[in-house]
Amino acid sequence: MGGIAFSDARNQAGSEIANFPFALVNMPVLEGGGLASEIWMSDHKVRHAQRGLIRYSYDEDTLFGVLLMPQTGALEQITESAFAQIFSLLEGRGYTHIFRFWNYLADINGGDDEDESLERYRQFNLGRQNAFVASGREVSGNLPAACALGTADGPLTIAFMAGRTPTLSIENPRQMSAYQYPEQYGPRSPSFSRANLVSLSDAAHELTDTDQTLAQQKLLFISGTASIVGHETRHHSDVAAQTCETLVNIEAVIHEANKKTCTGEFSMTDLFYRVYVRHPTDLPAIRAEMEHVLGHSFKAVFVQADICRKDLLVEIEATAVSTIRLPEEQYA
Ligand code: 3EB
Repeated sequence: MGGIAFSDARNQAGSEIANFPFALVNMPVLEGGGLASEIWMSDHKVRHAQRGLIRYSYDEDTLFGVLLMPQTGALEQITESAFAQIFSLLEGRGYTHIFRFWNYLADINGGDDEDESLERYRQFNLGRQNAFVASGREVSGNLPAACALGTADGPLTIAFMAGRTPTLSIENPRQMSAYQYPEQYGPRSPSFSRANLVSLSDAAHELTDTDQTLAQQKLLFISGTASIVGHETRHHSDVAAQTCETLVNIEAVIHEANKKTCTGEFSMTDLFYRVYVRHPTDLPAIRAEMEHVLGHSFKAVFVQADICRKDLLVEIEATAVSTIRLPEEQYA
């Protein structure tokens, strides 16, 4: 259907490879190049289309799209316009349940000086929440998973995946919900949930005869996760401790997700991780903490990015895909 790839090559020429919507994010890959591209595929027939600046693909259940907005003018307005266009497309096509947003913007920590009065990430949050409200969407509770990271330059790049049936938003009991963050982090709170659990229950219909009606596919999108407890950043200037705290947060989110599925199908060791590293020199310390918790064979790509709070040195997101076959264990 499409995908997201990371590269510091300045070749940002297009958001398409063949017909596919592809977000080429201007971030250097530090390690894990073989996993640096995230590619979504469908068992169903996929169609491709374009509407305005959005390129998208869709099958009968899901839609994946990429929007590139040239960053000319005020970021708040650009962001609001971007989300308005995405919501309008999804409503028009009937894919109103958004699984996940991937948000990439240039100079995310810049702006709170000279001519701009508000940090750019906070401007982004303003525009995003305004668009949610304007399209009649809730700004607390059942929100999509998301990440928001900073590139050196390039357009505002938003990738998104959505479907036709409701999903389950998951929060982390160790963290205040981001949509409830107090005003010290900006005039409008970020609009995302800690994770989103998606069931694609009819996936079985496209499998082989023997598997028919036996399979159910679940996707778990774990949002960008950092060293935040409550609403406060923990372990300033200590990247190893931030990594450790972040992994404890991810573990807590997985625990919540498993409570909802009742089958305990998600575990720390079989996720696909993407690790956003502010300072490339921190890579060995971050990897060492991850190896300590996950062992040596975890699947991760490390890219260089700016994180949305200046005091955060690392942010980790993860995705899991599980296909459960019933009756249980038979195909284990
Ligand atoms: C945090 O927990 C860290 O604004 O969409 C993580 C994931 C973060 C998504 C977003 C921000 C976003 O607040 C930052």
